[in-house]
Amino acid sequence: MLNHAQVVKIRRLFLLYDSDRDGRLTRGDYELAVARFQAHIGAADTSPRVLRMRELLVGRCWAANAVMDGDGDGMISVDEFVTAHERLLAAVDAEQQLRDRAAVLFEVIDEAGRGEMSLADYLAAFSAWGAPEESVRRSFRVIDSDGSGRVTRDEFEEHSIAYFRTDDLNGPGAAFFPHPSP
Ligand SMILES: [Ca+2]
Ligand SMILES: [Ca+2]
Repeated sequence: MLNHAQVVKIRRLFLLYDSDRDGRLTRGDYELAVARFQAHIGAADTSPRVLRMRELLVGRCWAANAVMDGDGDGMISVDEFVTAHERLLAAVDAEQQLRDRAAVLFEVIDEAGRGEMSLADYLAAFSAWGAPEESVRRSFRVIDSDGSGRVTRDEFEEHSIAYFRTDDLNGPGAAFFPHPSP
């Protein structure tokens, strides 16, 4: 069973990933995120960074999420999204699954492959999902707990897991994903 805070956070994450905010997750939301990322960095369609982001977001993130489409209608409803997370969190290998998902997201944000990320990386990635800048900055401050301006893979994974596991809506884990609205 998910606790109330977990359901609130999972629904909030759904809103964030639903790039066009039409209440359902489709491949188009991931395509739109790539287009927004491209606009943010001002690159051409054929730029290696854009191609790489397309591979990560559409080729991997959407492909990984497509299994959440319980009724197979080509879109993920918020209920399907919550149910899929409930199942994931109840699995014996939940910890590993959460780490794997965080690792892919880390690759998305650290698209330059430096092995750590900066606020600029975080702003670029989450602008793709239409998150307000202030909300992205707030999340970054929380993850960068020592204020060094850099976030390592380990710090990132720990906070990501706390987001899904903890029942505190105001604790550090809750701010891991930027809030989709101001
Ligand atoms: Ca959508
Ligand atoms: Ca569906």
